[in-house]
Amino acid sequence: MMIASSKRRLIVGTGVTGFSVARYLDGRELPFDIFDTRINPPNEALILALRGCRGRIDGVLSLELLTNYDEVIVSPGVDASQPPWDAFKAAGGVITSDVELFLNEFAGRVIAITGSNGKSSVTDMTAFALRAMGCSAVACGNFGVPVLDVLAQNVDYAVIELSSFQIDLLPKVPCDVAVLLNLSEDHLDRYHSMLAYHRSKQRIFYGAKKAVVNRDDPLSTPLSVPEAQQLHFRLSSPDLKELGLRSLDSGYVLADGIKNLAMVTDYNVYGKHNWANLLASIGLLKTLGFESEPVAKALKDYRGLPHRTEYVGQWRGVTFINDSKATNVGATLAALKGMEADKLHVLVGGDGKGADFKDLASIDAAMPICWYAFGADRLKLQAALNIPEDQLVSSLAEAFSLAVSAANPRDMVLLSPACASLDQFDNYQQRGDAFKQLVEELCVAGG
Ligand code: UMA
Ligand code: ADP
Repeated sequence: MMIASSKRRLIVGTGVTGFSVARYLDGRELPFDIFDTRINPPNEALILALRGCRGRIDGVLSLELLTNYDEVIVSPGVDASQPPWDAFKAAGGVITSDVELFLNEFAGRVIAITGSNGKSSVTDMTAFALRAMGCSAVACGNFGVPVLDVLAQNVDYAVIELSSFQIDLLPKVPCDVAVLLNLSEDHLDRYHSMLAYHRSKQRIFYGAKKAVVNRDDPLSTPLSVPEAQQLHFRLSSPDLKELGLRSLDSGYVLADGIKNLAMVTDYNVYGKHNWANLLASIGLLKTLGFESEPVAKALKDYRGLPHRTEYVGQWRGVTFINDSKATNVGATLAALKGMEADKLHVLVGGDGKGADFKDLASIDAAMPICWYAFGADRLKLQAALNIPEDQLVSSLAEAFSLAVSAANPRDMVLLSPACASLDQFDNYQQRGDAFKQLVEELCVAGG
């Protein structure tokens, strides 16, 4: 594709995405300006050092500023539905994104994955299965690897995790297959209603040739892909053309129609939500022409991502699980449903992003749950979950110490915060690492 070099381009946001866009344009000798509202924009010096970068634009992001440009490449953390973006678009201004630039150029096959929870897990396991079967594949997108960095790798398959923020910036999502894994409350600070959030997620299907559909979540059904191009999965006995879960005397087995593929105990990922993820992954590759048996076989070697219901260790018979990536209520509910212990000591807290925590209170868990709340939204959590005053603390370390004091052998201490980490940590990884460090210190000190 020819890219005009005379265009005036502005990159908005200098984070992981903006930096990758800057490298992409620079590599094609296309000049650009940068803009970021943060006081200390990340990567600024690195971007300014690129030959293609003409400079940083200061001031307020106004319609006047935007109309100086022929093309504005926007990062996903920027909400381009707000003023002055709406006026810019109405005046014929062109907004694009790293993912749109990528999709216009990438010659391989594209698998697009969204959902409130499980995106990274399904993205990672799908790319893993492809590689295990001898194909070249990269997991990218919201996953943390910016898509434009994948162009140079010349892979056959791009497995792209798409956040709703990234989808919002795409007029269409031209891909070979798309899935909306599930939908539960998240990002309501940006969308303000579940309807608006759902509408955003549904747009992953605009332009998809095929779709994989979670029959257990009606909101995941595409409004724009014909039924004949859909492949369904469910966590119950499948019909002839579906993927599902069959209950045998020996336990649960993943199934493709009448074929039994593998026992769930053959896999190294835990909890029913992960069985759904395995089925989604098998489904995605089946729509691309792979037989389900070799995919199911390849996935047996997949070991899961850190910070997602990750086993950390045991101390005096108490099991410690790190689920720091549970940044919304849906993820924490999935973890609570999947765990086995005499009693669960659950550490919750952080920035709830406007969520209502009442669903946590009504969970029908198989064992007693003792909650400990920390961080910015601890009072909201206390109100929703009726948490006693002495289990309400400021920090993760304090919550951990209370839980350890109360836990007995065969109990579990689970960090599954139902909140974002940004009030007290740089990211969920740092929060999970802090939890793992606390477990390590406990084991060293306590023997
Ligand atoms: N920001 C400003 N002013 C600006 C530009 C950005 O304040 O001018 C703020 C944003 O509001 C946001 C932060 O800076 O709080 C980062 O925004 P960004 O768009 O620069 O983000 P990147 O560093 O480019 O990272 C993005 C994704 N982040 C977001 O969408 C917020 C990363 O997903 C993704 O891995 C990366 O692109 C590569 O594709 C992270 C994420 O938290 C992991 N995603 C959210 C989620 O999973 O829930 C959507
Ligand atoms: P995402 O990329 O959508 O945030 P991850 O795979 O990183 O998803 O997992 C985030 C959280 O959601 C973790 O706590 C994980 O245990 C949980 N989770 C993973 N898959 C599912 C699922 N299918 N349904 C509900 N929760 C899930």
